[in-house]
Amino acid sequence: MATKPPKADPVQDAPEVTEPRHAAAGLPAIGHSLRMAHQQMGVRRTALTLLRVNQKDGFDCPGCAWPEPEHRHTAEFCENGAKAVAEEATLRRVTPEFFAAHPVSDLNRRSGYWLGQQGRLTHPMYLPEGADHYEPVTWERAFDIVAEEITALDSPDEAVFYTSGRTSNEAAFLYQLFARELGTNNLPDCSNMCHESSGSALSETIGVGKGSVLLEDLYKADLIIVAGQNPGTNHPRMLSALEKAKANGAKIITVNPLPEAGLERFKNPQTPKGLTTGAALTDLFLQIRLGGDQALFRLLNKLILDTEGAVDELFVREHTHGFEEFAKTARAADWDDTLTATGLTRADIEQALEMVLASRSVIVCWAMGLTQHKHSVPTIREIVNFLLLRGNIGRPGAGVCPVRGHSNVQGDRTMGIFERPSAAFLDALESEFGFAPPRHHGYDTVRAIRALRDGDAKVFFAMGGNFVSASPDTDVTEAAMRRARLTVHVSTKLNRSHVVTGARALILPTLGRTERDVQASGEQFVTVEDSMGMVHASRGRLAPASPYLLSEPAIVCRLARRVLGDRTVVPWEDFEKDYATIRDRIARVVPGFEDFNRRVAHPGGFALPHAPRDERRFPTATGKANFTAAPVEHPKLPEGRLLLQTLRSHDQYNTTIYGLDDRYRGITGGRRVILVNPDDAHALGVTDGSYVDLISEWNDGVERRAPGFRVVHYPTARGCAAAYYPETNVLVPLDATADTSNTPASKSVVIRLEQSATD
Ligand SMILES: Nc1nc2c(c(=O)[nH]1)N[C@H]1C(S)=C(S)[C@@H](COP(=O)(O)OP(=O)(O)OC[C@H]3O[C@@H](n4cnc5c(=O)[nH]c(N)nc54)[C@H](O)[C@@H]3O)O[C@H]1N2
Ligand SMILES: Nc1nc2c(c(=O)[nH]1)N[C@H]1C(S)=C(S)[C@@H](COP(=O)(O)OP(=O)(O)OC[C@H]3O[C@@H](n4cnc5c(=O)[nH]c(N)nc54)[C@H](O)[C@@H]3O)O[C@H]1N2
Ligand SMILES: [Mo]
Repeated sequence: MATKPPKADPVQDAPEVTEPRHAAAGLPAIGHSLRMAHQQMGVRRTALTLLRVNQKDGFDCPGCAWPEPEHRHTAEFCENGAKAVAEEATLRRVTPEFFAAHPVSDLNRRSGYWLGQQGRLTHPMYLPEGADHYEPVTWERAFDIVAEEITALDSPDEAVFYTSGRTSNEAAFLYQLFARELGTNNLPDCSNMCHESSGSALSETIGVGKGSVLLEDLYKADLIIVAGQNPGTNHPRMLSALEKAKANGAKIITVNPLPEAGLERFKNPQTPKGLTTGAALTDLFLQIRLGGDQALFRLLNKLILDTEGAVDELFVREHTHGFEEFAKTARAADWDDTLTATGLTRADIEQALEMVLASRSVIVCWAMGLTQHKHSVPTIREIVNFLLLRGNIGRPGAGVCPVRGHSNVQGDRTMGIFERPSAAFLDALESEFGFAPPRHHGYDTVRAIRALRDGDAKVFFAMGGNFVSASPDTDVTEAAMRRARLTVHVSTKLNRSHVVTGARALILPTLGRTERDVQASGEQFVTVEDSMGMVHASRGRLAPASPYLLSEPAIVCRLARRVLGDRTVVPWEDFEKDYATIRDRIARVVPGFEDFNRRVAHPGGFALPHAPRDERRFPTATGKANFTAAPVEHPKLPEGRLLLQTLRSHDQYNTTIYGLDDRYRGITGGRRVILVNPDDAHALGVTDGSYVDLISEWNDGVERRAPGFRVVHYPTARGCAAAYYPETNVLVPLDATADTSNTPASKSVVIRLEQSATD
């Protein structure tokens, strides 16, 4: 296969490199985000909007799912929250004139960055079969087109309904209700590519697929382990919580192949001292090899077992199952194997053990560094073993803390966005609404791509997100989308998924979090659930980006009425008029939401129940918390190869690119970089500043190549390279997924480097 030229684009990708930083936030963060906000929104709108983020009568920050502190006096400043808001509240517009001027064949050659920078979508747009221009269409006609294609299917299972994690609880509940009344569980979501491994591991071991700590627990912990996460960029407000935890005496261990600036030193922009010197956060940095975490925790578990009095025997006896088998396996853990898998030294691990044994209450936080490997589920189960051994679940200051990505990704799952819903959930839907929901499982993200590729699915509908760019194996995914009869995107901003389409395509523009939502009964609010299971209201205040936008709930209601016609038993019209009526139904279907409307009126919202956290009750198959004993795995690297992780820069939100800098890593003006350890670079004969193609090696004989990356010598762990997503998604094979969770293994791609032809 020939090397494809980089996409034609007026934006030059010409990275420049300086030393990585050793501290995050501080004054540069404020200056940087205000500059971006002013460019997008102007000065007045910036002030009005940023003051409302995460305030009790304001809107939920669309940035990330990190929870709000209970006692806040002023807006908590967060650089990347500010950027996410500016991106949505921008004054730039993508109008019908824009589409008249730019054929799809032209838009197709633009970068994702350029597409996103064009602004907010203003009108429903339709791409007829064979056409090269999107044209404006009425909402009625748009829904007719979806109905035509869905009605023409042989089975509702030939339609796929994707969700990204910004969708509100109300919209998500209606969306799954529509899909299920239509007759399918094909509800893949971004979670399938994100924390699915956490959900799988936690449901099986503790009985609830969510984190077991609240924000207060971080303040009470003696030790916090942050593994496979870069909060300085992706959850900046978490750094304030870590700073407070440290002030209360906690120690922090960071486990990461990269030294991430935010975890080294945090300059809290909320405090005068923080703006200058800041606080050191990490006490012990374990520079682990990619995929070495299961081996690390396994050995720690062996060492705990070998230490007299270190196991919480009472807890193990009363609350757990499977201890003996686990202990037998763990005792066999081997030092040498562990040092190979992790790349750590014996002294590193001994010091970590000492800190663990000195700590009564331990929390482990993690994100994509742990969830996107082939053996992610057993890795997270091993962390559960680690916490169970010393009774660190269901006690203040202790527990599991998977840190979620999108601001409502956890809530969407709670509302039933899941291709494998529980029988209990479906029973509750059936008794509330009186139709029989389908019981067979639907497609997750990877299976949806296969179904589209193979012609088994023909209609693709997305509630937000950017499926084409976020999914693995870009060439395969794009070809799959092009085979569809119809692709539909409910979106706020233009993205690549709008220009890689099925035979026909629709763009349905919607309100963002920052905007006022007025329906027949008056002004509405929506609700979201954060990473720690707190549910609260979100009210936008800005005038909508265009008078032609519909809210996500309104879109689902009108679509459902049009598609289902007389056969629906759901009062869609009432739901559209008044979202409180949706919440009344959620209250009766979803456990933990009893009396929803009253409780969500409470400022700050309410906490969902979590049996392991609240009562040390573990609703698993055994009725106890389950120890598990899987064999230890770690990625094997053939000679002359590197293991590539695909990660986020500081100037992006997933597939939305805010700018071309990665300030903390010292990279500016470009994204096509590959970070390589200088010793590896030397061994492979690639010099800093040279250009290479990245070629992924997978066992299917297909060449996957990403051309033209600037080599950056960087202090990453040996053998472990890093480059940005989504440019590198072309390298992630569709079939390279995590066992059990089926999440693409985008943090462990075996690659080789070739000098670029153009170099
Ligand atoms: N500004 C901003 N905020 C965001 C997002 C964004 O794109 N931009 N995205 C949101 C979303 S959807 C998500 S899921 C989260 C993502 O938040 P993160 O998970 O922090 O995002 P990544 O950039 O993928 O970073 C992965 C981190 O794990 C480390 N890592 C990789 N592999 C391994 C490994 O094998 N072991 C260990 N121990 N570490 C490893 C990497 O070096 C890196 O520090 O952020 C959310 N918040
Ligand atoms: N190689 C690699 N691939 C990855 C990852 C990785 O680390 N490496 N990370 C994975 C992860 S963790 C995730 S979560 C996925 C993300 O996958 P997605 O959630 O599909 O992608 P996003 O980039 O978050 O979606 C951005 C688009 O959402 C739309 N949008 C924004 N706000 C709203 C809104 O309020 N309503 C609606 N309807 N639309 C809105 C805008 O049009 C915008 O273009 O990517 C995954 N892919
Ligand atoms: Mo995510």
